[in-house]
Amino acid sequence: MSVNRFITLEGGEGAGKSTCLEFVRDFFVRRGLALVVTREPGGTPLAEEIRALLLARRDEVMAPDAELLLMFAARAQHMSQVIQPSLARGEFVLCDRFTDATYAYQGYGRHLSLQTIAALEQLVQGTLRPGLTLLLDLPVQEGLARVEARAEKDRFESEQESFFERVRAGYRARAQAEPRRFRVIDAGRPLEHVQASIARALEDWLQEQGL
Ligand code: Z5A
Repeated sequence: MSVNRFITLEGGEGAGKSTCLEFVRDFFVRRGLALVVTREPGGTPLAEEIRALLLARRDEVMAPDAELLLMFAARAQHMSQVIQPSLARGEFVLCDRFTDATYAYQGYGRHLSLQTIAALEQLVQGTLRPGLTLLLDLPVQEGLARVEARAEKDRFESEQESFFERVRAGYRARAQAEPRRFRVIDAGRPLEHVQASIARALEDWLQEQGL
């Protein structure tokens, strides 16, 4: 069976995704494995423009359905320009957030229909799903305390704590439903412990893939 080299990194506010992304990149470089690092929303010039629309704070309230469709519009572009071509070349793809974020933020956070999200997922991705998802999990209050000092909050970072509680519950529900794909990392520990768990998860997964 061919290996699914598509890896995603997920987590709520302050979970440490950006910090750990570099660690994962180094992990692959050290092993001489070709890896493309990208992010959502974004990852191509057009998708980054959509990202800017999504994150900007504005007077006009963005309708939740508009937010959902913009996420998938950006994803369609990213899929066709970056993710699919890289996987087709046999490279690993590490994506900072992907469709689990849509389930967590738009589905659980904004209360949009999970069936609608699944239909859009099917439309935009076909059968492509991540082979491995690292979920950095920590209590919402701890995460919010970490990012409190950020200069300017974007549209998502300005949400209420209850929104982030639903997002966390959404991520955990998805991890529970798909234990083979997800590795849940306790992100509330000191960084070196978090990164040691990530390294172990990656080593185990590569071994499972016969790599
Ligand atoms: N979004 C969506 O709604 N639907 C979707 O489908 C997708 C996305 C794809 C932008 O994403 C927004 O898009 C996101 C969800 C939405 N909104 N939110 N919120 P993003 O990924 O670009 O945004 P982000 O969540 O703000 O990512 P980030 O910058 O990577 O944040 P982070 O996880 O908080 O990472 P960090 O900057 O590495 O860590 C935060 C701080 O904690 C920093 O000061 C670190 O030094 C510190 N840190 C990290 N690890 C530790 C440990 N272990 N101990 C102590 N301190 C630590």
